[in-house]
Amino acid sequence: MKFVKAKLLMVIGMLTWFFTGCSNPALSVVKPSGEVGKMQLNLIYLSTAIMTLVTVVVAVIYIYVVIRFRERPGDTHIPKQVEGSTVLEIVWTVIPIILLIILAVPTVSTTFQIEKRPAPSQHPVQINVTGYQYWWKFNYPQAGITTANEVHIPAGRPIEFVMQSHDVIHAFWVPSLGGKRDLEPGRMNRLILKADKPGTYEGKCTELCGASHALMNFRVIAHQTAEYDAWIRSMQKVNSQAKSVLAKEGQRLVGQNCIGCHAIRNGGYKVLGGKGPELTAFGQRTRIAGVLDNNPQNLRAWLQNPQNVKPGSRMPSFAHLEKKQIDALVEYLESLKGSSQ
Ligand code: HEC
Ligand SMILES: [Cu+2]
Repeated sequence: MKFVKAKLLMVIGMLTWFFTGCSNPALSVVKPSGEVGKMQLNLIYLSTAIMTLVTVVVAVIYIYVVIRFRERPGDTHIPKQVEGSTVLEIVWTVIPIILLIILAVPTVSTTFQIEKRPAPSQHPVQINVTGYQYWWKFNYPQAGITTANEVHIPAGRPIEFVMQSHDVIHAFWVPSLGGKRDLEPGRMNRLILKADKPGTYEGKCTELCGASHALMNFRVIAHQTAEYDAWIRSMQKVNSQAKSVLAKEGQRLVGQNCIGCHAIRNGGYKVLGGKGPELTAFGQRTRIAGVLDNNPQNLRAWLQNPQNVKPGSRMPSFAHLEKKQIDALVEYLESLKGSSQ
């Protein structure tokens, strides 16, 4: 008995831990920060209410029947045998149909509302998203810039994410803004989201896509419109030339080792990569590869053994480089910022 109690406590403890995990507003379905997320939360409430109602009604009838009609000691009387009841059968067929209609009407209408393309007067922003094992490419066709793992958006304006996959199926989910949508190879999918206010919202891949699927994270950073416009301009006018002597050596090493996979704009490189995330203004990103805080120490660890951070990642190890060379790469990459004008 003691053992059962301990087990029960453990389960309750784990559930508490699990559900309080949802209290992070940057990653929460129950604390939405966007229109779509709010509409979806209303559907969650509606279906939960219907399910609760059904459970309660069935449980009450069940408990009543079990107690009221139980066999009592000494009672040998055989109750009246009933076989089939048209009235009851109609009742328990019609009630679920009504409940399903109550659920279906708002679900279908919300789905259509969410899918509706925004009018030009709402100033929608199109962002092309491509999923790779295990990172995200974000391309802004109107502005002509590309970034990875962190997508900047203006708050209050609808964002049309146009999605595709480079390899296997991935899925794009930003719990606090709404979702989700699959990214499929050879097929375009669209998801329209809006952030009510500036802030950072966490995103995840929710389609098992390989060893590091659970590490395929991204961030949505919503800005005030003016701030967003400034960010776009700073990315367009970026200067990726190294300034210090050490960074210049890093820039040279990037040209030698990295540029086949990583593009860096305005760094004087000829080849523009594509197999890896674009590293333009990399020093401004908050994380490395979506998982590590972006600081020199973590960048060193990433370059020396990416597999250690993200098993199965397509980024090769550069452990064979000398410590000084790694230092130079780190110095250069961390110095990459958007233009300040
Ligand atoms: C064969 C292609 C390839 C080469 C060569 C390569 N990388 Fe990568 N790199 C990748 C891929 C793929 C990723 C994404 C890994 C992931 O997140 O799963 C990546 C990720 C990164 C990231 C994290 C980017 C982000 O958005 O956070 C950095 C930084 C990086 N590489 C630096 C370098 C440097 C510096 C070199 C050269 C010394 C280099 N890479 C060479 C393929 C490559
Ligand atoms: Cu994925």
